[in-house]
Amino acid sequence: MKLEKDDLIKLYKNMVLGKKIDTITIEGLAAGKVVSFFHSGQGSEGLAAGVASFLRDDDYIYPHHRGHGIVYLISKGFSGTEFLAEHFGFAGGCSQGISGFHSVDPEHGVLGSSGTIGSQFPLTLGWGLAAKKNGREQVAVGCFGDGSSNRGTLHEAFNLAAVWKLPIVWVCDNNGMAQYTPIADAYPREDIADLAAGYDMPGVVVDGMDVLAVHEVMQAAVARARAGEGPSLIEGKTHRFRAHSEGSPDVNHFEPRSEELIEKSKKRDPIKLFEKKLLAQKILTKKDIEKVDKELQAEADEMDRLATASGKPDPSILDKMLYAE
Ligand SMILES: Cc1ncc(C[n+]2csc(CCOP(=O)(O)OP(=O)(O)O)c2C)c(N)n1
Repeated sequence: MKLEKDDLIKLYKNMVLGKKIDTITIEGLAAGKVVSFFHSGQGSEGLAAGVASFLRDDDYIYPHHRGHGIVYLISKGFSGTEFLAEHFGFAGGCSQGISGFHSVDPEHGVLGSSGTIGSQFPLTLGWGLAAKKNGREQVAVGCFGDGSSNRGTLHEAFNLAAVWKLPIVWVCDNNGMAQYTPIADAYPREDIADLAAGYDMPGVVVDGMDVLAVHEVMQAAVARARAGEGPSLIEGKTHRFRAHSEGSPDVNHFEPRSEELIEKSKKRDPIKLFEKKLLAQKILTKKDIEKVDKELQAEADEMDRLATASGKPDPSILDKMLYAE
Protein backbone atom coordinates (compact mmCIF):
# COMPACT_ATOMS: atom_id res chain seq x y z
CA MET A 1 0.00 0.00 0.00
CA LYS A 2 1.52 3.29 -1.11
CA LEU A 3 0.89 6.00 1.44
CA GLU A 4 -0.80 9.07 -0.02
CA LYS A 5 -0.72 12.50 1.64
CA ASP A 6 -3.91 11.83 3.63
CA ASP A 7 -2.54 8.51 4.89
CA LEU A 8 0.65 10.17 6.13
CA ILE A 9 -1.38 12.83 7.93
CA LYS A 10 -3.58 10.15 9.46
CA LEU A 11 -0.50 8.36 10.84
CA TYR A 12 0.81 11.64 12.22
CA LYS A 13 -2.49 12.60 13.84
CA ASN A 14 -2.88 9.19 15.49
CA MET A 15 0.52 9.63 17.12
CA VAL A 16 -0.10 13.21 18.25
CA LEU A 17 -3.65 12.67 19.52
CA GLY A 18 -2.56 9.49 21.33
CA LYS A 19 0.24 11.39 23.07
CA LYS A 20 -2.16 14.16 24.11
CA ILE A 21 -4.54 11.63 25.70
CA ASP A 22 -1.53 9.94 27.33
CA THR A 23 -0.55 13.33 28.79
CA ILE A 24 -4.09 14.03 30.06
CA THR A 25 -4.02 10.64 31.78
CA ILE A 26 -0.65 11.42 33.42
CA GLU A 27 -2.05 14.74 34.69
CA GLY A 28 -5.25 13.02 35.78
CA LEU A 29 -3.26 10.55 37.85
CA ALA A 30 -1.31 13.35 39.54
CA ALA A 31 -4.62 15.10 40.31
CA GLY A 32 -6.09 11.95 41.87
CA LYS A 33 -8.60 11.57 39.05
CA VAL A 34 -7.29 8.29 37.59
CA VAL A 35 -8.49 5.40 39.72
CA SER A 36 -5.71 2.88 39.10
CA PHE A 37 -2.21 3.64 37.74
CA PHE A 38 -0.70 4.63 34.43
CA HIS A 39 2.16 3.29 32.32
CA SER A 40 2.82 6.10 29.86
CA GLY A 41 3.41 5.11 26.25
CA GLN A 42 5.53 8.13 25.34
CA GLY A 43 8.31 6.90 23.07
CA SER A 44 6.21 4.11 21.53
CA GLU A 45 3.84 6.23 19.41
CA GLY A 46 5.59 5.37 16.13
CA LEU A 47 5.39 1.64 16.69
CA ALA A 48 1.75 1.76 17.76
CA ALA A 49 0.53 4.00 14.91
CA GLY A 50 2.57 2.10 12.33
CA VAL A 51 1.02 -1.17 13.49
CA ALA A 52 -2.61 -0.16 13.93
CA SER A 53 -3.47 2.76 11.63
CA PHE A 54 -4.37 0.74 8.55
CA LEU A 55 -5.96 -2.34 10.06
CA ARG A 56 -9.57 -3.09 9.23
CA ASP A 57 -12.28 -2.39 11.81
CA ASP A 58 -12.92 -6.12 12.11
CA ASP A 59 -9.25 -7.05 12.64
CA TYR A 60 -8.59 -8.01 16.24
CA ILE A 61 -5.95 -6.34 18.37
CA TYR A 62 -4.48 -6.88 21.81
CA PRO A 63 -2.61 -3.58 22.33
CA HIS A 64 0.60 -3.32 24.34
CA HIS A 65 0.03 -1.93 27.86
CA ARG A 66 2.24 1.16 27.37
CA GLY A 67 -0.09 4.17 27.52
CA HIS A 68 -2.66 1.41 28.23
CA GLY A 69 -2.68 1.03 24.47
CA ILE A 70 -3.92 4.53 23.61
CA VAL A 71 -2.11 5.03 20.28
CA TYR A 72 -3.08 1.52 19.11
CA LEU A 73 -6.64 2.18 20.24
CA ILE A 74 -7.02 5.63 18.67
CA SER A 75 -5.53 4.24 15.45
CA LYS A 76 -8.08 1.44 15.51
CA GLY A 77 -11.05 3.80 15.94
CA PHE A 78 -11.54 3.43 19.69
CA SER A 79 -13.08 6.42 21.49
CA GLY A 80 -10.64 8.58 23.45
CA THR A 81 -13.55 9.73 25.64
CA GLU A 82 -14.31 6.14 26.65
CA PHE A 83 -10.62 5.54 27.29
CA LEU A 84 -10.36 8.51 29.65
CA ALA A 85 -13.68 7.84 31.39
CA GLU A 86 -12.61 4.24 32.02
CA HIS A 87 -9.38 5.46 33.61
CA PHE A 88 -11.35 7.97 35.70
CA GLY A 89 -13.72 5.21 36.87
CA PHE A 90 -16.62 7.09 35.27
CA ALA A 91 -19.84 5.91 33.64
CA GLY A 92 -18.77 7.00 30.14
CA GLY A 93 -16.00 4.41 30.09
CA CYS A 94 -16.06 1.40 27.80
CA SER A 95 -16.85 -0.78 30.84
CA GLN A 96 -18.69 2.01 32.63
CA GLY A 97 -15.58 2.75 34.67
CA ILE A 98 -15.45 -0.48 36.64
CA SER A 99 -12.24 -1.87 35.14
CA GLY A 100 -10.16 1.23 35.89
CA PHE A 101 -8.01 0.91 32.78
CA HIS A 102 -8.96 -1.98 30.49
CA SER A 103 -10.26 -1.27 27.00
CA VAL A 104 -12.93 -3.13 25.12
CA ASP A 105 -14.73 -2.28 21.88
CA PRO A 106 -15.83 -5.31 19.84
CA GLU A 107 -16.91 -3.10 16.91
CA HIS A 108 -13.27 -2.09 16.44
CA GLY A 109 -11.83 -5.52 17.16
CA VAL A 110 -10.75 -4.70 20.72
CA LEU A 111 -12.04 -7.71 22.59
CA GLY A 112 -10.58 -6.93 26.01
CA SER A 113 -7.28 -7.36 27.80
CA SER A 114 -5.71 -8.51 31.04
CA GLY A 115 -3.27 -7.01 33.55
CA THR A 116 -1.21 -10.20 33.59
CA ILE A 117 1.87 -10.03 31.39
CA GLY A 118 1.86 -13.07 29.11
CA SER A 119 -1.90 -13.47 28.94
CA GLN A 120 -1.99 -11.69 25.57
CA PHE A 121 -0.51 -14.73 23.83
CA PRO A 122 -3.23 -17.37 24.35
CA LEU A 123 -5.94 -14.71 23.95
CA THR A 124 -4.54 -13.54 20.61
CA LEU A 125 -4.11 -17.15 19.57
CA GLY A 126 -7.82 -17.72 20.15
CA TRP A 127 -8.76 -14.61 18.20
CA GLY A 128 -6.47 -15.76 15.39
CA LEU A 129 -8.21 -19.12 15.35
CA ALA A 130 -11.59 -17.35 15.24
CA ALA A 131 -10.35 -15.13 12.41
CA LYS A 132 -9.27 -18.16 10.40
CA LYS A 133 -12.58 -19.95 11.00
CA ASN A 134 -14.59 -16.81 10.10
CA GLY A 135 -13.01 -16.97 6.63
CA ARG A 136 -13.16 -13.18 6.14
CA GLU A 137 -9.40 -12.60 5.86
CA GLN A 138 -9.29 -10.91 9.24
CA VAL A 139 -6.01 -10.54 11.07
CA ALA A 140 -5.32 -10.77 14.81
CA VAL A 141 -2.52 -8.59 16.18
CA GLY A 142 -0.94 -9.53 19.51
CA CYS A 143 1.33 -6.91 21.09
CA PHE A 144 3.74 -7.48 23.94
CA GLY A 145 6.87 -6.07 25.56
CA ASP A 146 10.34 -7.55 25.71
CA GLY A 147 9.59 -8.38 29.35
CA SER A 148 7.10 -11.06 28.36
CA SER A 149 9.35 -12.69 25.76
CA ASN A 150 10.36 -15.32 28.31
CA ARG A 151 6.84 -16.31 29.36
CA GLY A 152 5.86 -19.90 28.58
CA THR A 153 2.60 -18.70 27.08
CA LEU A 154 4.55 -16.91 24.31
CA HIS A 155 6.21 -20.14 23.20
CA GLU A 156 2.99 -22.17 23.36
CA ALA A 157 1.08 -19.56 21.35
CA PHE A 158 3.86 -19.00 18.79
CA ASN A 159 4.02 -22.74 18.26
CA LEU A 160 0.31 -23.34 17.73
CA ALA A 161 -0.11 -20.21 15.61
CA ALA A 162 2.59 -21.52 13.29
CA VAL A 163 1.31 -25.13 13.24
CA TRP A 164 -2.23 -23.94 12.46
CA LYS A 165 -1.01 -21.17 10.10
CA LEU A 166 -3.12 -18.59 11.91
CA PRO A 167 -3.45 -15.02 10.55
CA ILE A 168 -1.58 -13.42 13.45
CA VAL A 169 0.95 -10.62 13.60
CA TRP A 170 2.95 -10.67 16.84
CA VAL A 171 4.41 -7.25 17.69
CA CYS A 172 7.12 -6.80 20.30
CA ASP A 173 7.71 -3.32 21.74
CA ASN A 174 11.30 -3.78 22.83
CA ASN A 175 12.22 -0.77 24.95
CA GLY A 176 15.03 -2.74 26.58
CA MET A 177 13.46 -2.70 30.04
CA ALA A 178 10.89 -4.77 31.91
CA GLN A 179 9.98 -2.44 34.74
CA TYR A 180 13.44 -2.25 36.41
CA THR A 181 15.05 -5.25 34.68
CA PRO A 182 17.18 -4.65 31.58
CA ILE A 183 16.33 -7.17 28.86
CA ALA A 184 19.94 -8.41 28.84
CA ASP A 185 19.34 -9.85 32.33
CA ALA A 186 16.36 -11.89 31.14
CA TYR A 187 17.02 -12.89 27.53
CA PRO A 188 20.30 -14.22 26.10
CA ARG A 189 20.27 -12.80 22.57
CA GLU A 190 20.19 -9.31 21.08
CA ASP A 191 16.97 -9.61 19.09
CA ILE A 192 13.62 -11.02 20.22
CA ALA A 193 12.83 -11.46 16.51
CA ASP A 194 15.29 -14.38 16.50
CA LEU A 195 12.62 -16.43 18.30
CA ALA A 196 10.61 -16.52 15.07
CA ALA A 197 12.97 -18.95 13.32
CA GLY A 198 12.16 -21.63 15.88
CA TYR A 199 8.51 -21.40 14.92
CA ASP A 200 9.02 -21.24 11.17
CA MET A 201 7.72 -17.71 10.76
CA PRO A 202 9.36 -14.52 9.49
CA GLY A 203 10.85 -12.37 12.25
CA VAL A 204 11.96 -8.83 11.53
CA VAL A 205 13.62 -6.13 13.58
CA VAL A 206 12.51 -2.59 12.82
CA ASP A 207 13.34 0.87 14.17
CA GLY A 208 10.25 1.36 16.33
CA MET A 209 10.85 5.11 16.40
CA ASP A 210 10.31 5.30 12.63
CA VAL A 211 6.59 5.04 11.95
CA LEU A 212 7.05 4.58 8.19
CA ALA A 213 9.51 1.72 8.63
CA VAL A 214 7.04 0.08 11.03
CA HIS A 215 4.19 0.60 8.57
CA GLU A 216 6.16 -1.11 5.83
CA VAL A 217 6.98 -4.30 7.76
CA MET A 218 3.44 -4.36 9.17
CA GLN A 219 1.95 -4.27 5.66
CA ALA A 220 4.05 -7.29 4.66
CA ALA A 221 3.03 -9.24 7.77
CA VAL A 222 -0.65 -8.37 7.34
CA ALA A 223 -0.59 -9.35 3.65
CA ARG A 224 0.98 -12.70 4.56
CA ALA A 225 -1.67 -13.28 7.25
CA ARG A 226 -4.60 -12.34 4.99
CA ALA A 227 -3.24 -14.63 2.27
CA GLY A 228 -3.45 -17.57 4.69
CA GLU A 229 0.33 -17.99 4.92
CA GLY A 230 0.47 -17.79 8.72
CA PRO A 231 1.92 -15.67 11.49
CA SER A 232 4.86 -13.24 11.58
CA LEU A 233 6.84 -11.54 14.32
CA ILE A 234 7.82 -7.88 14.28
CA GLU A 235 10.20 -6.48 16.87
CA GLY A 236 10.23 -2.69 17.14
CA LYS A 237 13.20 -1.25 19.01
CA THR A 238 11.85 1.66 21.07
CA HIS A 239 12.69 3.78 24.09
CA ARG A 240 10.55 4.40 27.12
CA PHE A 241 10.64 8.13 27.82
CA ARG A 242 9.03 8.07 31.25
CA ALA A 243 9.02 5.94 34.38
CA HIS A 244 7.67 2.40 34.19
CA SER A 245 4.63 3.56 36.10
CA GLU A 246 3.71 7.20 36.68
CA GLY A 247 4.47 8.41 40.14
CA SER A 248 6.70 5.49 41.06
CA PRO A 249 10.36 6.16 41.80
CA ASP A 250 12.31 5.74 38.62
CA VAL A 251 15.72 7.08 37.75
CA ASN A 252 16.90 8.01 41.21
CA HIS A 253 16.04 4.84 43.05
CA PHE A 254 15.57 1.42 41.53
CA GLU A 255 16.01 1.74 37.84
CA PRO A 256 19.43 1.42 36.23
CA ARG A 257 18.69 4.13 33.66
CA SER A 258 20.51 7.42 33.78
CA GLU A 259 18.92 10.80 33.04
CA GLU A 260 21.48 11.17 30.23
CA LEU A 261 20.31 7.97 28.55
CA ILE A 262 16.67 9.03 28.71
CA GLU A 263 17.45 12.53 27.40
CA LYS A 264 19.54 11.02 24.58
CA SER A 265 16.72 8.64 23.61
CA LYS A 266 14.28 11.59 23.48
CA LYS A 267 16.35 13.03 20.64
CA ARG A 268 14.76 10.26 18.56
CA ASP A 269 11.19 11.10 19.58
CA PRO A 270 9.06 9.28 16.96
CA ILE A 271 6.70 12.25 16.57
CA LYS A 272 9.54 14.72 16.00
CA LEU A 273 11.29 12.34 13.58
CA PHE A 274 8.12 11.99 11.54
CA GLU A 275 7.49 15.74 11.61
CA LYS A 276 10.93 16.30 10.09
CA LYS A 277 10.10 13.91 7.25
CA LEU A 278 6.70 15.49 6.64
CA LEU A 279 8.31 18.92 6.48
CA ALA A 280 11.12 17.74 4.19
CA GLN A 281 8.62 16.09 1.84
CA LYS A 282 6.45 19.23 1.94
CA ILE A 283 3.46 17.19 3.13
CA LEU A 284 2.98 19.68 5.97
CA THR A 285 4.37 23.14 6.69
CA LYS A 286 5.35 24.38 10.14
CA LYS A 287 2.07 26.32 10.20
CA ASP A 288 0.10 23.15 9.38
CA ILE A 289 1.84 21.36 12.24
CA GLU A 290 0.89 24.13 14.67
CA LYS A 291 -2.70 24.01 13.40
CA VAL A 292 -2.92 20.23 13.75
CA ASP A 293 -1.50 20.51 17.26
CA LYS A 294 -4.11 23.08 18.28
CA GLU A 295 -6.98 21.12 16.76
CA LEU A 296 -5.93 17.86 18.36
CA GLN A 297 -5.41 19.55 21.73
CA ALA A 298 -8.98 20.89 21.51
CA GLU A 299 -10.21 17.41 20.54
CA ALA A 300 -8.39 15.77 23.45
CA ASP A 301 -9.63 18.45 25.90
CA GLU A 302 -13.19 17.85 24.74
CA MET A 303 -12.74 14.11 25.31
CA ASP A 304 -11.50 14.90 28.83
CA ARG A 305 -14.51 17.17 29.43
CA LEU A 306 -17.02 14.58 28.19
CA ALA A 307 -15.34 11.77 30.13
CA THR A 308 -15.41 13.84 33.33
CA ALA A 309 -19.00 14.95 32.76
CA SER A 310 -20.13 11.32 32.50
CA GLY A 311 -19.70 11.09 36.30
CA LYS A 312 -19.59 8.17 38.68
CA PRO A 313 -21.48 5.02 37.60
CA ASP A 314 -24.51 3.75 39.50
CA PRO A 315 -23.02 1.15 41.90
CA SER A 316 -25.69 -1.36 40.83
CA ILE A 317 -23.71 -1.66 37.58
CA LEU A 318 -21.40 -4.08 39.36
CA ASP A 319 -24.24 -6.54 39.89
CA LYS A 320 -25.51 -6.07 36.35
CA MET A 321 -22.09 -6.68 34.81
CA LEU A 322 -21.12 -9.59 37.01
CA TYR A 323 -24.32 -11.63 37.07
CA ALA A 324 -26.67 -12.71 34.29
CA GLU A 325 -30.45 -12.62 34.93
C1 LIG B 1 2.70 -11.93 35.27
C2 LIG B 1 3.01 -10.48 35.60
N1 LIG B 1 4.16 -10.19 36.25
C3 LIG B 1 4.46 -8.92 36.58
C4 LIG B 1 3.57 -7.90 36.25
C5 LIG B 1 3.92 -6.46 36.63
N2 LIG B 1 4.36 -5.74 35.41
C6 LIG B 1 3.52 -4.94 34.72
S1 LIG B 1 4.24 -4.27 33.36
C7 LIG B 1 5.70 -5.04 33.71
C8 LIG B 1 6.90 -4.85 32.81
C9 LIG B 1 6.74 -5.56 31.55
O1 LIG B 1 7.82 -5.25 30.73
P1 LIG B 1 7.68 -5.28 29.18
O2 LIG B 1 6.85 -6.45 28.78
O3 LIG B 1 9.04 -5.20 28.62
O4 LIG B 1 6.85 -4.00 28.82
P2 LIG B 1 7.18 -2.48 29.16
O5 LIG B 1 6.43 -2.16 30.41
O6 LIG B 1 8.66 -2.33 29.29
O7 LIG B 1 6.69 -1.73 27.98
C10 LIG B 1 5.62 -5.80 34.87
C11 LIG B 1 6.73 -6.59 35.44
C12 LIG B 1 2.37 -8.26 35.59
N3 LIG B 1 1.49 -7.32 35.23
N4 LIG B 1 2.12 -9.54 35.27
